[in-house]
Amino acid sequence: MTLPPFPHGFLWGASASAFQTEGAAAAEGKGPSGWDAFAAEPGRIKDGADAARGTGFHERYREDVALLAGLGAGAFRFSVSWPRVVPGGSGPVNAAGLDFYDRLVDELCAHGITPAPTLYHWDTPLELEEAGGWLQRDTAYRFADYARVVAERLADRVPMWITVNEPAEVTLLGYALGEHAPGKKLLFDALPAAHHQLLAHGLAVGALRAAGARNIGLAVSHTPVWPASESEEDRFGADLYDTIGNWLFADPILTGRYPDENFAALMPGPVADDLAVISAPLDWYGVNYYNPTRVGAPAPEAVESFAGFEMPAELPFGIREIEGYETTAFGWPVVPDGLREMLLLLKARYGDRLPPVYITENGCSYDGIEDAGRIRYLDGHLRALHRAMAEGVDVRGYFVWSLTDNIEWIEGAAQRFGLVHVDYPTLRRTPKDSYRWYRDVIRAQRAAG
Ligand code: GCO
Repeated sequence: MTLPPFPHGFLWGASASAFQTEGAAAAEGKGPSGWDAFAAEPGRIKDGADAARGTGFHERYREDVALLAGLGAGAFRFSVSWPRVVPGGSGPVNAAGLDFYDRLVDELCAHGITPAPTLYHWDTPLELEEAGGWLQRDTAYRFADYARVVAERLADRVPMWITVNEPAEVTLLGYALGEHAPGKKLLFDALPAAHHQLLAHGLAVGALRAAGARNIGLAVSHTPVWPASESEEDRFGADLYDTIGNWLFADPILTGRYPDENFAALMPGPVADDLAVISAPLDWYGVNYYNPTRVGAPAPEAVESFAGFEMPAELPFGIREIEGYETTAFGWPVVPDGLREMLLLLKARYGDRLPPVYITENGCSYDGIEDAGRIRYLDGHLRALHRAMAEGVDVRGYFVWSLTDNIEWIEGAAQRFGLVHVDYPTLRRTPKDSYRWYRDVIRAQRAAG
């Protein structure tokens, strides 16, 4: 059945990130990132995939832009690698690195595709990471400097900007649990990493605007949190997870306050002044949605079920399995209506303070070129999105994660999120059934709009 019509001008896009695709990790003056170093440690990437090679996007970007054009995509969300542009994290700019993004932007524009760069998709320059990364306030200022450099070069052609991507995941997985780079297991002592990423976002908004960039947002992951039961203990765990997962980042950005005084008190520096910077007005707000999360009191059986991650028993909440839904190849439950639920939660919490929304990521891992599961997933989520819009949420566009298969962080090449299959030994690209499906969706929507 064809999808209901989305509004005229709705932006149909696809997303990707630098570390997951570019490869060329040490080419043309690029400095190492914390993720490069982490991935090179034996055993970090589960299937041993060669993250330094990625999907070869740095070499093959023209081929991928042609695939976007074949899709009829209106926009491409990619990320700029900070250490490719500023190899040491501060100090000299690498001209060859900036040139690469300049060429990419020109190539996209030549095909009528809106370039939508993310300035931080987790690849902190190693030198800054080794000095403490997001635990250091200085990293936020260095990020704003780098944002200015990129905007000065690209703002004349880039009409849509994303400062940071999923700061909650960086904090939780990178600094609290140590599953991602930089591999720190600080639990609640990781909170300064949250504050400094928020500050980095706010400072970057100012730096981007000063350099002439407009239409600025960021990409925040959101998940409806379903309590494991109505018991007080389960509700407490679920509420705490909801605060950390959904509101710890969104509230400061959209309201200028932390969701809870206890969290505010744990943040470093002149927090009140910082919140004024962090809540700089945005042009739009990006939501990354994959699935809801069931959470309760800490429970022994919860320890291993966070998307395959180990959850330490000391945490005051426990993730539970969501049963009764189809699961993707990654084991994630497919709950399309969770997207509608989440958007309505955002609308209810922020009202008119919620700027227009873009879905900056939504997608799933399935194997094979005949990927009926992905088509079902995307179709269901677009219908749920349409319902949320009919119920009053102002959504302006949708970006599928992802254009091609890519390196899924510690899962390596094993989890395939692409509309286009990548054969890693040869880096050959093959469009999947979902690619043709999404192309037809975009075509039909344009014809109707
Ligand atoms: C992000 C996400 C992506 C993942 C995708 C599937 O940071 O935006 O982690 O990079 O690949 O969410 O897990």
